[in-house]
Parts: sequence; structure tokens; C-alpha cells
Amino acid sequence: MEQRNKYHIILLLAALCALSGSGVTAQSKPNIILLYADDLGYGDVGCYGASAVKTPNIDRLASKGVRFTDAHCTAATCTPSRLSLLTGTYAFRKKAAILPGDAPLLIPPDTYTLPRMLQQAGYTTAVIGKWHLGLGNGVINWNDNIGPGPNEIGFDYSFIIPATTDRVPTVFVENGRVPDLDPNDPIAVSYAAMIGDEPTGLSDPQLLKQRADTQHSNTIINGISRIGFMTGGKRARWVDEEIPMVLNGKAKDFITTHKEQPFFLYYPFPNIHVPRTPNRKFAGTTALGARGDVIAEMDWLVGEITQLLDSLGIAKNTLIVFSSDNGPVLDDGYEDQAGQLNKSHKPAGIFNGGKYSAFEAGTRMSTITYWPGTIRPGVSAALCSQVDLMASFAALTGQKLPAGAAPDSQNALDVWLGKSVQGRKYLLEESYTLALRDKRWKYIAPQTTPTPDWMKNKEIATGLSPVEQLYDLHKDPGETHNLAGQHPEIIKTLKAELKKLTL
Ligand code: NG6
Ligand code: CA
Repeated sequence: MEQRNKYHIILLLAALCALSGSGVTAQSKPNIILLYADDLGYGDVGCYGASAVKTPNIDRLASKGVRFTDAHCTAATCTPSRLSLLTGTYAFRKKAAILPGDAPLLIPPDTYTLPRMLQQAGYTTAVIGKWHLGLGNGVINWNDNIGPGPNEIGFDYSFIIPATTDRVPTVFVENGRVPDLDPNDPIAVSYAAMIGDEPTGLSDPQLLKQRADTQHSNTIINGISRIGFMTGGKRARWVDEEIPMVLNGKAKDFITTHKEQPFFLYYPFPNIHVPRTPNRKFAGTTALGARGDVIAEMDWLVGEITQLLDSLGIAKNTLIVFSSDNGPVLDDGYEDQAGQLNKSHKPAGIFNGGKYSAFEAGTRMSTITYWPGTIRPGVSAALCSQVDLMASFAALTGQKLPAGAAPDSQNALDVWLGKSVQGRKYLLEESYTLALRDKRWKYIAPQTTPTPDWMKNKEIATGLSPVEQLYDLHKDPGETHNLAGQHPEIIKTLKAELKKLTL
């Protein structure tokens, strides 16, 4: 009798293991939350050196988790970095660049994506926040089903800002539909020619909360002129200052509803991209003007999530990764005084460049992992890339990547969890050229893609050059002395590695 009981218990255990896949038990599959800032600089938060803006919630994650000092997004702009994050693929392979607001979906629906992989691991998946990876097949009808989109590439739930808050249409899309749309007031969008008769930044600048450059001077919505023209959808339009509150509500609902099961929440904040329109709770709370205020606002969003996890009792079963999609920029088209008020604040920390740049600040991101009870607090100087999150999460959740999936993603789970400092040997940085890093050296290839004209009159250290560049980051983290002429052997090695990647 005893023998038979034992046999049943063994069978039961075997069945449980099989159910949860690859021998990983359901208990060991933590929830995963990816808090993803937009245009946040390496030096923009307290734990990375900022003092003009306080970020107690992000600092708390860092003090109880791992704070990375050499972690990177893949590219110096949004769409390419997000593509890599969600597919484990470098952006140059897909010729990804900043997308217009009406661009088709960049990730084909049959792609084995990060969220799809987690779905297969038993996770409920959601994206709440900025998308900017295109929607639809080429022609979007904003008044009907808008797909394919996030739901077709692995997200069970989506509540998104379609592109950026400076682009039309200024409406959310929830599971492929614009919520609260009045059918008698349909949305039309044009990026080519003016449509409708609503005021624009050029025709009626007196209506603006912030003046803008020509590219951002199309239809005025909520006192902000945008990139692109839009008519209709008045009831459904967002109020910029309320966006963080709306997203916060959606994110909290999702977490609360799914607290009993493993979930993956990809939470790309609109902060701190332009237009910088802080909620009244944060407006005027920092010395940096709107740019600082939206950092403080984002920090509050982070605190809302960690407090909720604590109150639901699931913090110990939740891995949080905090990072950003590209480096900082002061003037990105709107006159919000970010430059004038910046004073001694260093958005890029000790690094050179920022958004759009081939220099370090283009892709070196403030990056934190936090998982109380599992991750031991520390600081890691490991060289790591967001492109590796996919293979790392596969390892975490017991998934095997199918052949050809996530071709650039390497399993760095132990690095993310702070158990190893053995980071990447080589790391790619994409901008308007390619650059290759090892722990010490950085090779920047001559510029390959022309920069847009509007960039020329902005104060942006692009790091681009018609000639080869080589920097010794140990001695010169600010990339000021081009040593290309002095170390032909190092250039040769890094160029050969770069060539292997791009063949
Ligand atoms: C640029 C916009 C900039 C920003 C960027 C995308 C102009 C002059 N500038 O084209 O304001 O929207 O695209 O930013 O149009 S990102 O973070 O999504 O990559
Ligand atoms: Ca960005």
C-alpha cells in the first residue's frame, strides 16, 4: 500500500513538471515587468548622479537590485531599440529607423517575439504605453480594427500610444481599437498634406503652450502642435498631462487582475520624450523645468508599480527591469526651456553625445534589475545589451528558442541577476552608423546613413564622421581623443568582428 502511494506521488510530480515545461515549476516563473523610459539619459536619475531632480523610487530599485554601469539599448533612437528588445534582432537587419505615425507594423506577425515566447511559457502578456513599431498592413483605418499590431505579435492585452506623443493621431489604441471614438466624428490622419481646418502651429502660434520647430508645427491638439495633420476623433483624443495617470490605471489593473498567474508587463513610458507636459502634480516641482518634472513624474510611476507589488504580496515573485530606449536630448523640437534650465545637470553623465548619437550616451542607459529575495544588491560593470533580454528570459522561463529566432540575443541571465559580471565580449551600437565595443575600446565606423536636415541646427554631438574613430573608454570615457591612427591592430580586430555581424 505504502509502495503504491509513493508511486502515485512520483507520477504526480512528473505530471506537474511536464505541465510547467522543461522542468521549470510554475512557482519559479516570476512575473516580469519591463519599465522602459523614453529618451532618459544615463545621468538623469539620482542613482546615476542627478541631484537637480529627485528619483527616490528608481533609486530604491537600484539600492535593492543591480545597477548597471555599462548596459545598452541597441540603438540611439526609439524604433530600432524597441525592435531589438522585442525580437532579439539588431535593427540594421530590418533596416529599422524612426517610424512615421502611420507606418505599417515593422514586426511581421509570424515572428517569434519576446512576448510570444513568454505566452508559450504560460505568461499573460501586456503592453501598456508607447508603441512606435508601426501598425497595420500599409493603410490604417483608425475608425476600424487597427491591425496587425501588438496583439498579433504576442501581447494578450495592449493599450498603446501608437507612435510618439508628438505625432498624430493623438489617441490611444486598446486591443486594436481607438477607445471612446465617436462614430460620427471619424479620425483622418495625413503626414503628407494639410487636412481639415484645425489650427496649426504655423497658422496660430498664439494657441500654443510651447512653440515648436517647423516639423512639429502641424495640427494643434491640446495646445501642442504635432508632427502630422489630424481631423476628427475629438472625444477620443488624449490630454497629454493626463497620459501618465491613464497608463498608471491600466498597468495597475493588469497587474492586479493577473496577480495569481505569471504575467509579463511591457510598460514603455511616454516620459521623458517631447512634448514634455507634466501633470499638475509634478509641474514646477524640479529646478529643471518640464524636462525635470517629467522625470519626477516617471519616478512616481515606478513607485506606483513597486508599491502595488508590495501590497499584493507578489514583489518577491516579480523581476523588474528598468531601462530606456535611447539617450538624452534637450532640444527635440519644442521650446520647453530644457536647455536654458539644465545648468549643471548632466543628462548623459560623464559620457558624450545622447539621442541620435554614435557616442556612448546614445545607447548607454541607466539600467536596473530588481527582484527582492533573488537578486543581491550590487553594482555591475558588465557589458550588456537589451538585445540579450530575450534569450535571457528564455533561460529564466525554461523556453528553448526555435532555430532562427532572436538571432542576436545571447543568454546573459546570470549577468542580469547579478550572479556574474561576465558580460558580452563585443557589443553593437547603432545610430547613423555602426559602432562596436569591447570592454575597453570602441570603434565607430564612418557614417553610413545621412542624418536628417533638421538635426543640423540642433546642438547634438552626433559622433558621426566620414573617417574611422577609435576610443579608449577606460582612459577617455567622454570619447574626445580619436586614436584610430595609433592602434591599427585594435581597429583590425573590431572591424573584423563588425564584419562578421553584418555579413
Ligand atoms: C524625430 C523628431 C523628434 C522625435 C524623434 C523620435 C523631428 C524634427 N524630430 O524625427 O521630435 O519625435 O523623431 O524620437 O521631426 S524617438 O525617441 O521615438 O526615436
Ligand atoms: Ca526614444
